[in-house]
Amino acid sequence: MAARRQPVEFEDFLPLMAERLGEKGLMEELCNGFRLLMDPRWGLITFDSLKRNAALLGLEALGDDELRAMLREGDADGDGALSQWEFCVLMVRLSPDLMDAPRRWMDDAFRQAFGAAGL
Ligand SMILES: [Ca+2]
Repeated sequence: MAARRQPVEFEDFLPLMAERLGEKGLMEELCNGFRLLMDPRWGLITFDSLKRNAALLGLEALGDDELRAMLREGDADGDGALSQWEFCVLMVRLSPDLMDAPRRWMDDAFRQAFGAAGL
């Protein structure tokens, strides 16, 4: 069988996790994902720490170029590494199907808060 190498779509990753974990678990899992991928010396995801730990998140199929692209894509402040905030924003941004989920969680939270206060 010819091993035709498919480019990995980052966004395939989140809906799968959302299905497994549910919406609430997903945000927690994103932060856990950050801790798995980060370099503990810096508290940041660097290219090296990403490459070393990618398999933990099922991302081992990503090549160096794709890992670099992922870092570049998420690096909002240009320091060459991903902070926890940059990582979570990146994961949500890369998953267009889930873009309305955070809004829905907010709505539910507001409804619960106001409902509980009898407003
Ligand atoms: Ca950064």
